[in-house]
Amino acid sequence: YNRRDFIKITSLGLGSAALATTFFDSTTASIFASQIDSTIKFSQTPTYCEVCFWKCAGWVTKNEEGEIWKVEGHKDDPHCNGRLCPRGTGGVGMYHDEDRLKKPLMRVEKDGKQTYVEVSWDEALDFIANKMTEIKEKYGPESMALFTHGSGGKFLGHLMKSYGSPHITAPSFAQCRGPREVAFYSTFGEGVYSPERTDIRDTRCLVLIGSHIGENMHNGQVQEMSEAIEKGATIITVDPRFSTAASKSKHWLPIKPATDLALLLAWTHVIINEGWYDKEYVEKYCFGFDQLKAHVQQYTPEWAYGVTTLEPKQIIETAREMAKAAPAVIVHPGRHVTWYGDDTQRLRAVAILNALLGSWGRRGGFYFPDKISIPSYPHPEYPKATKSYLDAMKGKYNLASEVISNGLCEVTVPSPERDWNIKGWIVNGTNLIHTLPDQKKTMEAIQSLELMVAIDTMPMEITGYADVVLPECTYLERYDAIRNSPHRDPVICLRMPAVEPKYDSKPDWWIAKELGEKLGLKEYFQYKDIEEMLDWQLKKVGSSLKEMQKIGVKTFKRKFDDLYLIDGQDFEFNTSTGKIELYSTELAAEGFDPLPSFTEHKQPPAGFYRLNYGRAPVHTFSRTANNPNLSAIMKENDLWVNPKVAKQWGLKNGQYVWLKNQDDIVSTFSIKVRVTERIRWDSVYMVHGFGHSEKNLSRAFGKGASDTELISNVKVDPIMGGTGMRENFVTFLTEDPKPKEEV
Ligand code: MGD
Ligand code: SF4
Repeated sequence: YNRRDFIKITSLGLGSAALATTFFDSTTASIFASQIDSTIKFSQTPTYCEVCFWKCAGWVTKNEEGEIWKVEGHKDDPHCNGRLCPRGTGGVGMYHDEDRLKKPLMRVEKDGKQTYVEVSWDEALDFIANKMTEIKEKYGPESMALFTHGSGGKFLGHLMKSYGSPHITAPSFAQCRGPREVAFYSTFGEGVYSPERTDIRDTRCLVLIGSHIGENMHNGQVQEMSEAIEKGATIITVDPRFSTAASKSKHWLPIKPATDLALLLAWTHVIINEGWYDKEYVEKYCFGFDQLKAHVQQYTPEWAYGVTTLEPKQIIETAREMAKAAPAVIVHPGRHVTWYGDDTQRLRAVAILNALLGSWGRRGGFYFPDKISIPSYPHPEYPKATKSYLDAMKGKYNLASEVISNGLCEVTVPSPERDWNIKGWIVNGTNLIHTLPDQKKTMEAIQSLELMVAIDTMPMEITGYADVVLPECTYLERYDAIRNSPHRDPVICLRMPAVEPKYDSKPDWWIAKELGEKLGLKEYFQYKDIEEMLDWQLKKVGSSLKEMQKIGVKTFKRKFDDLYLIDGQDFEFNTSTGKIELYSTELAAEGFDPLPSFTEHKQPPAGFYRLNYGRAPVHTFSRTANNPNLSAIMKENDLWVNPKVAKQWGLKNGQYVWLKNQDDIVSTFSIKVRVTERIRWDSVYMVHGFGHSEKNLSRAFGKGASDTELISNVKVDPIMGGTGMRENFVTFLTEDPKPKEEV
């Protein structure tokens, strides 16, 4: 077998369990005692949600037995305005899930078979520290990489930098919003950030292009969209699928998939040629208008009709709607935008359109956010890393470095040939098997490692490949870093434990500190515990741990009255020309098109349909599929099929089918057909995050199908390395062609 067989956690043998118990009883008690000040009587404790990365602030209430009872939104938090989304309310299920990881586990070979044994934290961390020291001596510290998603990553990131590795990476860049950030940086000299700086509540026209707000549940954004609709805003939705947002829209443009750039360029053509752009704004702030005007002459609405199947009349009418509302208009940049590999250019076209309409820095468009900087707890300077991801990429994806500080693996999928010097992974809170497209490559990379550690709350697909599995406690049982994300007014919020960690689970801050000390990096972790660190940080910004434990959320005044541009105000943008770059000097310098041009993408061959995927309001990625509360609401995904297609294939509503993609990959599990007019005839649609093959997920195992395993064709964005996932085509199989034992 492989160096690293997948291990089902049920098959674990008992190792040094006795030792583990004694070690644990004392440490768990002491961690908890240090976390809660017994002089304060808490009826509620503050937190921020970790079910998705919108991070709404909330209050956790316990019942009389001291068990977590419910989580509610915090009224002072602009991310949620006192209301959590269904996932946030159901987050309590993460704590109660009896399938959770309970003890540290180590891979051993017994009777020629790989299995896990339970070990103590001390044993597990000693093993990891020894391996990391060996890797550092043999190959240099840059040979370790951290994959992380979620709040605990801050502590492990600090550990990695102290150890000497700059390779810290999250799927939120190359698998999600990287292209949008790079596109907006090169246009406006600033990113869109999270939460998005969109002033939706005051907008008069919101254009959604493949952004399914409402199904994609980002709380504050959904609330602001409802508010805007109530106030009479026009919604324009561009989507091959009749999404929930489309049903609330004045205009639904059912575009042919993969042709959005053609529509954006035709809109630009109309807005310029009809003189509907904001002349004063463009004159004052923009660079390259004449080049843009000349460039888009070829992209007429009639030309776009042939490409997108949208009628010229509709293209002109919707352009007029935007211009009428300007500058209170938002052509929304979206969030998960890694689609076809030309995504940075598509998002450049979005940025340009907003610039022409004068919506950047205007009420009802995009505001200038502000945030509180939280200083780092004092520590020695990090060692200087000698190899960065740019060395591995040999000069490719340079513009990614504007957005990410460093991340070898972050700019595209891992690859053993390329990541020649990566020998160890720590994977924290990210289920890479369901997250990175082209699973074959991920598996090859895993097999080439000398150490793989998974830190997770649940036994997921990724944990079965680790040499050491460390159980993290859930967000309801721990402190984390202060949330200080940017918003209209600077705001900070605290997450603290509501209850003691269940089982032998530990928080990331503790894991990072203990491992750091075992690695001889004590001077980087000079605080006694996280309370001391948080209190020090909070005092630096005019609060304290005690205050935040009581109030949860603290809002500060902006230093300047600069939420929007003032009419006629001089403003220097952070680009090389100091202007909004319609023509990008930065892209030109890197050898890319300085103005976005249309590129054609493959359409499905006969008998195949484009695999389109998205989100559901009650689930987040693959992390919630086993949550007892949320799986009770939605236990599996289904496959949207147009009635014409269903008829042609003889498919009935409710019938289960397997899917085969263009590379002959067949889905492990079958998926339920939902015949609906809401999807075009050339595509099928499913919600991402289902089709779990880890048997220890008692509710999620085998429920629905995984889109990721069918995404074997990855279109890498040449500008920043994003992994375009939407050029995959599937056909239906009514019987499972795989031999039974493979499933
Ligand atoms: P999940 O798949 O939900 O998210 O990808 P990931 O970040 O990998 O996996 C989260 C993991 O974190 C789970 O194993 C869960 O058990 C664990 N976890 C949950 N809470 C905690 C915690 O508090 N501590 C620790 N240590 N672990 C925890 C998301 C990524 O996927 C993103 S951002 C996007 S936008 C992409 N979306 C996407 C898609 O839509 N389709 C396809 N095919 N692929 C995609 N990949 C990307
Ligand atoms: Fe939690 Fe929902 Fe807020 Fe996401 S949007 S952080 S799941 S309450």
